[in-house]
Amino acid sequence: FPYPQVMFTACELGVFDLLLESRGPLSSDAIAAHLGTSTTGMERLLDACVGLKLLAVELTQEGALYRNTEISNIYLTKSSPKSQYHIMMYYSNTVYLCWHYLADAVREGRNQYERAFGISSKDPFGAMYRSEEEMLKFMAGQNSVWSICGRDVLAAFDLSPFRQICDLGGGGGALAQECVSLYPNSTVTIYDLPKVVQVVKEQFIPPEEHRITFHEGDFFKDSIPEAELYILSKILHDWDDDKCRQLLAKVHKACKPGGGVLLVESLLNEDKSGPLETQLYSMNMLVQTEGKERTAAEYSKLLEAAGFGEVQVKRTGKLYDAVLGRK
Ligand code: ASE
Repeated sequence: FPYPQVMFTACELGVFDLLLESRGPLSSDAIAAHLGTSTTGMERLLDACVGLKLLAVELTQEGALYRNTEISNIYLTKSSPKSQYHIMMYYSNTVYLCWHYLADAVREGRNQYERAFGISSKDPFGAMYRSEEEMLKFMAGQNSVWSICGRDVLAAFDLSPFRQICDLGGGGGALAQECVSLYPNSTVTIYDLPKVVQVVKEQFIPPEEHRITFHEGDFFKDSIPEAELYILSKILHDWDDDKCRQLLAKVHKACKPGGGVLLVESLLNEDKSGPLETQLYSMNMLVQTEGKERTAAEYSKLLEAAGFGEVQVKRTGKLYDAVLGRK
């Protein structure tokens, strides 16, 4: 059953924002009127949200009144510091359109941009960043997850010895911000495609944040600056083993002696029996990218093949885990 669509739709229409801002619980007629929707549609959407425990309902003399649950106040409202609104809008309006062609993706073993959007699937990030609007949605979406598990992945290892950090494919910069906040003596360079860097510099990172700097480039084609630690957060899962090996070899070459690389990824169990979220992410990588989710042993092997050693794995118990390798 399409549970997520119910949540996405309530988010997109602003149900949770309205109920956060309203003084008390509201009737479905009032919510429909405020949000400019039909009453017959809104009533059913609200009841389904109650079934999903995203809303609570109470019967009064004036009829049914709806209010947010704690979970929806924290994660589903736009203004909350832990808001997941942007990632949900990205899933709802982009990712799910690719999932529509899951059977084709499994038959062909490749992403579905051609069927979903009529654009070439050869360059996945060319396709994902096909417009500035799509790029912004992706960057904001990727940022939202770090408000939940950014601390955990960065605190999995003591990274304080690394002062000069390069976040390869650092995108919207939320992990870089989390990093300088947790390790105040470090500086982080966000390395990403020029159009991503322009946007993150102007719209995502406050200009007074001098511990964050920027570097424009394509990490497959252009040079990578020297650093003590490279963060590759949700990068290797976008690419096949061949491209991962190429990239890690390049990172190893640029890395200072004694430095390291931190992989931030969602780890599959060794027998790939779970976690379910990671198995589903891996299907998502099939429909959208050239990559897949991997086990800790698979990441360790990739790191070792590139020359990194002393590989350590830390599971955080949240969505994303951490793997550290040393040069
Ligand atoms: C990628 C990540 C994603 C490439 C395509 C993607 C996600 C959706 N599509 O590197 C996000 C993965 N999920 C979360 C919660 O971050």
